[in-house]
Amino acid sequence: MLRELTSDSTGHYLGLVAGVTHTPRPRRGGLWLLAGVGAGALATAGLLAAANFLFTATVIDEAAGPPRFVEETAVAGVDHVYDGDFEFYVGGGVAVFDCNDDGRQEIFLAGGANPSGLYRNQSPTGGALRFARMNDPATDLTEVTGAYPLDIDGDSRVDLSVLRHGENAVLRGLGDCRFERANGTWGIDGGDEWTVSFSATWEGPATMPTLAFGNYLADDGQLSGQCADHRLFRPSGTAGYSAPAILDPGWCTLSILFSDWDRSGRSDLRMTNDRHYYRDGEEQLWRVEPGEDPHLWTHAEGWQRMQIWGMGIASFDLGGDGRPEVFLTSQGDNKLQTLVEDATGPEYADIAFDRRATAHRPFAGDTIHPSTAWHPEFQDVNNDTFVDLFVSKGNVEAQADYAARDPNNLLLGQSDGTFIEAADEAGIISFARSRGAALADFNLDGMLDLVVANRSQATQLWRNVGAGSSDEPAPIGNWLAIRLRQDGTNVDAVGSFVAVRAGGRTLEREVTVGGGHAGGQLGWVHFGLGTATEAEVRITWPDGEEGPWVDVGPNQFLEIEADETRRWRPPG
Ligand SMILES: [Ca+2]
Ligand SMILES: [Ca+2]
Ligand SMILES: [Ca+2]
Ligand SMILES: [Ca+2]
Repeated sequence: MLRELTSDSTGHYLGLVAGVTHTPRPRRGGLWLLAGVGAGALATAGLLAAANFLFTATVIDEAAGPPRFVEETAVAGVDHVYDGDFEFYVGGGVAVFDCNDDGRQEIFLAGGANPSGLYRNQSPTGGALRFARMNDPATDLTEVTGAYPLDIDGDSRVDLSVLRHGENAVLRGLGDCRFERANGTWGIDGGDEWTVSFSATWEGPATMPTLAFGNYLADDGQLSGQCADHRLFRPSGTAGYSAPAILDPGWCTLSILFSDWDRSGRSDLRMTNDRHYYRDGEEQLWRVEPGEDPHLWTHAEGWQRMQIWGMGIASFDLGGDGRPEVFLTSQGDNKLQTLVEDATGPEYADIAFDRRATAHRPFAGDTIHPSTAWHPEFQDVNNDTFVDLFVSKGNVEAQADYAARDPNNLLLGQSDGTFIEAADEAGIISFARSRGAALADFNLDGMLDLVVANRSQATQLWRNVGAGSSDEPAPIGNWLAIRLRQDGTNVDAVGSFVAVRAGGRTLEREVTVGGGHAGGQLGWVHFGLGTATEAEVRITWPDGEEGPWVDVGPNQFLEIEADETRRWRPPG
């Protein structure tokens, strides 16, 4: 399914010209009420559809060049190394979230044998990246492989699921970037496994999320290469959890992701598994139906046997049909999967080769050996509406059959659906053994910045300055950043789909917790708008309710709650 939903042959597209005037009214704390447009927009849409109204709009059919990234590792205040023996060859996750409610995203970094670290974001708006280390025994933990942010108890303070070689810790957010251990409070047994992957979903009207911890090798005292099974915690009552369900067999999982892959309203749990150790395993998709025991999708139902050295998962709807494509990192060639058209089950076809996204060998350096890829992430780094793909790379440790110098990829999305390499031009070449990473707008200027954790070497940070310089950043295209809120306990509306129409294209991203390699983000969802100066946003909420298309202007931070769209302004 490769078609792009761009324009019809006349260069027009059916648009929604909601006759809604967005008169900003002051609202508490610098928030501005933009519109309460629900019924009005729907009525307008009906009218327009009846009239078969067409209007000319910017149709974006050309991708932009690479943005320029300026490395600020030495001055950003992050001095952190992921390190340790064999059990920390994998992991090295980066978590990104806002724990003091100022809209700026903090960074939590796994440390392996070193303590993990929480770095508070103090970057001036539009300025250089600047972080300050929070020294706190609650977040300075050893044996950490990765972490994922989510609000487990729905109190609007972000919590952290911290993965360890040993007992996993769940940390309850207290505000102001302080945390406390909450395993006991919530009844979550952290176990003693080697955990590198995590994902969460709210099943139906559940008051707390279902938490999945994916484990790697079993510790049988001699590391014989047996894979551990996994733990699935479902809420028990309203205050916590009881004993977990066991997901068995485990095949040495390094990344897991709850996703509504077929838009059925149900989120299933995908697992990517490291073939290096297993005898007869494969990639897995657990069907997770509320109230039922999870079970694996079978080959008879369309799931195909695939064996890779799975390290990370990224998903994004590349085809504009609302169903996310899935990128899986591995050693050698990486996979890009799309649901087969008219599939009745999870039947995927690999399109990595067609899209030039295999990224199987270093694009720079002097080796012919294949790559080792870890953290994948779809983001639009040059704000041109064509989503891009970052892939972190690095040798496991000293595997002679794989590239020793293995630079990270920045694959820029093109108008024909292919990707081209731009890491060199963008200025982010690094030959460190990279692991976890995140692309996030740390200085709130609308351009996504980059943090990359490296095994045994310093974590690196780059500021995206677009077409400009560090003194004078210059955006390449327009953009939107969107944050969701809803009543109840799933306050961040995990499981929603955020759709943006701009420049004749429809972009849609699922709000998920999980995937990547050992780390993820919670907060602003970023979209490039290219040269489009108007856009429409529609939220499909976790309960399946589809909101209206809402007209919005470019270059804004928006908070959307039910049918209210509020503008948020960064400080400074
Ligand atoms: Ca913050
Ligand atoms: Ca919380
Ligand atoms: Ca792009
Ligand atoms: Ca930025």
